[in-house]
Amino acid sequence: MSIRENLDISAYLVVGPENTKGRPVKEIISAAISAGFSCIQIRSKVAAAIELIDLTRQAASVIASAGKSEKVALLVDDRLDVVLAARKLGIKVDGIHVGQTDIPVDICREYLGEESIIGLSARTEELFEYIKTVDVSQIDYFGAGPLHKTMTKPDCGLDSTGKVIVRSLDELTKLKKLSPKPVVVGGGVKIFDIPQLAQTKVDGFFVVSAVAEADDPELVARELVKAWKSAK
Ligand code: TZP
Ligand code: MG
Repeated sequence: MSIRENLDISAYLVVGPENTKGRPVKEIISAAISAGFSCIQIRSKVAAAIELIDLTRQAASVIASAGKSEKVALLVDDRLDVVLAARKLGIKVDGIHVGQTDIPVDICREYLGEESIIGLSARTEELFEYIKTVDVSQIDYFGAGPLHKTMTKPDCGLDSTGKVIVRSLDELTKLKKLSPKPVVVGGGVKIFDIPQLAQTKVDGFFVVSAVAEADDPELVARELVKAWKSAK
């Protein structure tokens, strides 16, 4: 079975060099994978393309060394060019995560092929109407949130009036019921959110700072995975 068919977004790390308090990104990824994280996304708004390719190479190598290349999906945020270049260089990248204002998902699918994973951030405004009507034929999951306001991505959940809309647990429960695709939720998620988040029946949580800024990333990642599994 391909990694697309096997996709597991239950414990999902998003990370780039601006999130790690100066530590190598691959160290954080390695900690998360050892702890049982099931999906890794390289995301940086400051790194140059060449650096993103290199981070992707390092992430793929960490995943391969753990013997998890067919289990842990490796995605890149936004950058279709980086995914294509990395693949051209022989790096195993499994797909892309895009937002509402990024490269359209049908274009991503055309370039990346049927075996690739494509994630899409759900809309902020009129979320429920959107989720009921959006064409999901090319995507594998929705990203949703934020659960809390977050400094990692201050514009997350920003509406047209400049206000941040956070998602309540009731809204996430409703979203999961309506969504034709799996849903992963993030934005300010910390360990104490996990039991309640699992109760909404969403398919997973994503974090940046909880793991990437932790003094002991592996310990925190283990606690998150354990909390998710025991709440499910
Ligand atoms: N997308 C939506 S919120 C977010 C991203 C990448 C950042 C979440 O970061 P943190 O540190 O887990 O709040
Ligand atoms: Mg984006």
